[in-house]
Amino acid sequence: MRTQVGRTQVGIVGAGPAGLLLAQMLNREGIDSVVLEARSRSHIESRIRAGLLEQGSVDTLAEAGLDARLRREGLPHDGLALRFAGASHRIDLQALTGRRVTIYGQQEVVKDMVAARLATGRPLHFGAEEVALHDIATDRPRLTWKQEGVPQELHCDVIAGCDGFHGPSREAMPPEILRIYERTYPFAWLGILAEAPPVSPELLYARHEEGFALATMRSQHLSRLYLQCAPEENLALWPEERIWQALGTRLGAVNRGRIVQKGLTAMRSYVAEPMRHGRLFLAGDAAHIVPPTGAKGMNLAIADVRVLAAALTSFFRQGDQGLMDRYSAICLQRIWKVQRFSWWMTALLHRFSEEDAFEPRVQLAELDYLVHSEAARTALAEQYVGLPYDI
Ligand code: RFL
Ligand code: PHB
Repeated sequence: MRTQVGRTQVGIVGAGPAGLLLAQMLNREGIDSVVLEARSRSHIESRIRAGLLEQGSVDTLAEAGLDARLRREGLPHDGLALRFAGASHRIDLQALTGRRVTIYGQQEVVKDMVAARLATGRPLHFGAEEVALHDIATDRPRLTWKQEGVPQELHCDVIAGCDGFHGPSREAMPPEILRIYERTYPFAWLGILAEAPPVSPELLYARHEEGFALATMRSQHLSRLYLQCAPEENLALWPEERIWQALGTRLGAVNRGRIVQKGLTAMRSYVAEPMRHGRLFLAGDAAHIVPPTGAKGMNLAIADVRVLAAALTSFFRQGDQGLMDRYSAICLQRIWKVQRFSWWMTALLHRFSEEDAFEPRVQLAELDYLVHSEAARTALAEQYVGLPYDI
């Protein structure tokens, strides 16, 4: 079959928050792009993942013209609660930092971005099969794939690898230039979505002898609840009654309702450096993963894209490669701070081992210090609401 050949300025692999936001920001600068997504539109619009946006992420979405529904339906939160030793303690994010966070499901962010992209009329190909990257070290990189069995080739000036942790972009970098930093944790999260009002008006993070739990929400009628469980947990071992019992014990109380979704989230810290090779730039989960305890995965993807959009704009508008050359270093500065914060929140709140009696004492001491020290609460709050951007 004859290959269909096309041309664009930026070939974007992956239509998650990173790829779709980049497409939107470039379009607003008059820069052409083509987005290739392996899955279907309905699949990416119904994938339940993160739900918390830093204030900077909300502002970035607003600058990109993607905030109309977010402003109406997002749930702003001025604080959160930490629960340990049988009591809950409020951290007043607004008073400590002057900023807040917003609950708005990642699939809603993705729906808004897909709608915005389709409205521009620029290409977004769902069901792209066998996407492969070529000639990334030259100034004419190419993408090849199949669309309904028909071979396709796209000549690009730049490729943005926004294809998540399992996509082909990171794999296309020469292994000898890539350094991987990684930590896996001896537990996972069992997450449910339940038709029940949130048990607490703000997010509730609980440290308990049985393990971590988190109560968050998607609306006033829909609760999102997470429980620490074994890393390769068999969900059949968690019938509804056991889930509700465990949540009630760890969170102090819970509102029960029909469980409409149930899934397991692995816990991992991962960074691939550098995030650029030649004309290939990685953004979001393609380059790094954080454990979800700090709610940073989607926010970090948005922060990368801010820098990448600025770098590509100065390249295509002014022919200036300076920011492209600094892309990886600028992003990694933030990424490592966010990695540290996510690792710290994870270490503070999870049960690591049944035997170690030392660690729980240290956790309780740190939590007690935290709720009694404004300096410690401020450190948590300013990282939770999001560090300022460099760009
Ligand atoms: P995404 O969202 O994974 O998007 C990547 C896109 O690339 C597509 N793709 C390909 N396209 C073409 N060809 C290929 N060969 C391709 N391979 C993959 C994928 O289909 C997908 O559409 O990455 P992005 O844009 O960098 O966004 C990052 C966020 O999605 C991620 O950081 C967070 O969702 C992480 N995360 C969570 N973060 C939180 O802060 N709180 C959470 O509760 C939370 N839960 C989660 C999560 C991530 C999960 N994953 C990755 C399995 C729960 C899960 C289950
Ligand atoms: C969520 O709303 O899904 C959420 C919120 C905070 C987290 C993780 C997940 O730390």
